[in-house]
Amino acid sequence: MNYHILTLFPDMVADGLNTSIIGRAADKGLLSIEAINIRDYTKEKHGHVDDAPYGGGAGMVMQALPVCEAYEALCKRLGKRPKVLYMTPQGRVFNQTIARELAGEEDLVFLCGHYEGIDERALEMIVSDCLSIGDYVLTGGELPAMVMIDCISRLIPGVLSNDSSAEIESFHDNLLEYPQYTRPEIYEGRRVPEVLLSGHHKRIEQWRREQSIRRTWERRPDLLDGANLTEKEMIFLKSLGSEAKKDLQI
Ligand code: 9D3
Repeated sequence: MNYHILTLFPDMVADGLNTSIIGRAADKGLLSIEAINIRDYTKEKHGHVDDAPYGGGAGMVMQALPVCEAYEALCKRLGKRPKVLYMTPQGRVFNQTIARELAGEEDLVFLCGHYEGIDERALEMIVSDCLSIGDYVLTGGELPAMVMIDCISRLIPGVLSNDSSAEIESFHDNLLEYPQYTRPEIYEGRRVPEVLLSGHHKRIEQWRREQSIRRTWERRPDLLDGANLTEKEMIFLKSLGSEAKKDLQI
């Protein structure tokens, strides 16, 4: 996978991604990260990349020319026109399904906006998809691009250790993970749940599965719609509902 990030803050993206697991994957040649400075493609003598909005209003708009020129120069160099993902709060909200789709691409371009956005004509000309990372306001698209790159990269074979790779499937279940414990057996008077010390694999597996279902019901009930529960587990889920009603004395 080759990532190309079009941004006015190339250092932010390069520094952020060249450390940690993603940096190591880049060293191993499993992926490459290139931050392209949009400012390098301005044709103005003072290096301006933005101007006041037509029609008036606050702030500055990033001009079409340097954005388009940066992309066209990249396309020329690659000999193809890779997908451009525009980071914008107006986009579809990024999720694991979108990450899986994008992981299949050979090259991806992330376009990061700042100021009051980018001239609409540049967007019409080069953007394939608009993506957001959720309903809260940031100062630019760099962090969203880094979030998505982190998420997509761990799906690329070899990026994670074999051990953690097995976990990739676990989100499929649409259940949250069960709680984990390690030594000591008693910490500040708090014991590790007895069943985990029993060595009784069948009972441990059942307890963990119930904890997952309970947690999902408590914290992310929206996920339960897509969960694959057995008949027995459905009964357990319903018992959680009655348990809560008893607590509330309904
Ligand atoms: C309040 C009107 N806007 C400012 C002109 C909207 C606005 C546009 C761009 C607010 C913030 C930003 C900067 N954010 C992003 O570029 C961004 C973002 C985000 O803020 N939240 C979640 N996902 C994303 S993806 C890109």
